[in-house]
Amino acid sequence: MIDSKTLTQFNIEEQQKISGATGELTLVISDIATACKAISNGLKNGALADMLGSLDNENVQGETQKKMDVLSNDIMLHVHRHFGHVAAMASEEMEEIVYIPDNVKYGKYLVVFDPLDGSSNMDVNAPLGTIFSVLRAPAGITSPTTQDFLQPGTQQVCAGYAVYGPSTMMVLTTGNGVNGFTLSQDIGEFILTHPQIRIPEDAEEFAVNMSNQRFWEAPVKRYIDECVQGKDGPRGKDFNMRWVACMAAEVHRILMRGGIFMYPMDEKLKAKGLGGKLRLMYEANPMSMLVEQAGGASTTGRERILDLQPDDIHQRVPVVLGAKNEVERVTRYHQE
Ligand code: FDP
Ligand code: ZN
Repeated sequence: MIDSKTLTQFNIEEQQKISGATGELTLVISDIATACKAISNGLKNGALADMLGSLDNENVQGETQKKMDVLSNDIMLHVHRHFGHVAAMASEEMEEIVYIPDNVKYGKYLVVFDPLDGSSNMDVNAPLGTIFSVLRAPAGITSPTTQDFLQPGTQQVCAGYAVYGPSTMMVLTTGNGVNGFTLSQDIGEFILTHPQIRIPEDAEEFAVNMSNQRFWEAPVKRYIDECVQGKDGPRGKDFNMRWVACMAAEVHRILMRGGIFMYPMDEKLKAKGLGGKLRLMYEANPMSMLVEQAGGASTTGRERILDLQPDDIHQRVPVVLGAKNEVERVTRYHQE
């Protein structure tokens, strides 16, 4: 496998294809990869390193922070603060955006991330992830504000995630297809193992938290109900179901073997005044860019996710993504 390209080699080659590229994005991606290696390492020893369980504090979303949430966030902040290739950052774990210290060189990118996605999986030794999105800081801005982050997903220059499963992988796009890299435990490098990933247009596998079924809206109820009826229902084929409770692992499975994933709007979320479960800027947007770049589709059910104009860094949205024909069907059910 080592005769394949490393993530750094791959990104330098990609960068050389773009005239006028300064190499700064390659450096940002390389910092993210460094952080993901450190997070992967932090996860590895689990209970032996006293890394299971929660802390007493809550994050901005009112969720109890796990020890690994805090460590992963610190790692992501540290690499970007230290190496100075970004202008500012925003994280699921922090209410406000984070600035780069004055003594560090300013970069031209904004990085938004969910440092540890699916963190409840930590205590049960199931897969976890890190999700990230890179945006351009508006030209001429040296001190970005929260407003400067609120760009639609179509403006992302890079999107990706790391998934920490039996092996650690990083999957990313810079708008020219989707490529997957596996972390070599031997040489500590991400190696290109999954070039130009494509999602099949049809699917026989769905991922949704079925325990919320009675709270869903009618179009989602109809779609899932038809899948569950299998061969005997209107779809005329059997479906399989998965729920890993980690969006990164869920999207990864879809990129590897197809399917549809959804966290739709429901009555419980509505009652809490939330626009959905998943966060637009550091979950839905980066995953939507990846899925679209791999030939799939992504919507709230009513609108293309990448077209949404964010009004808050921590805004939540309903998400339906994956196999193109299945996502189009869900969209059609919302229109009917
Ligand atoms: P988590 O809160 O554990 O980080 O980020 C939201 C998320 O996980 C997704 O990764 C995952 O798909 C979903 O929540 C799981 O939700 P349920 O608790 O409803 O299973
Ligand atoms: Zn998450």
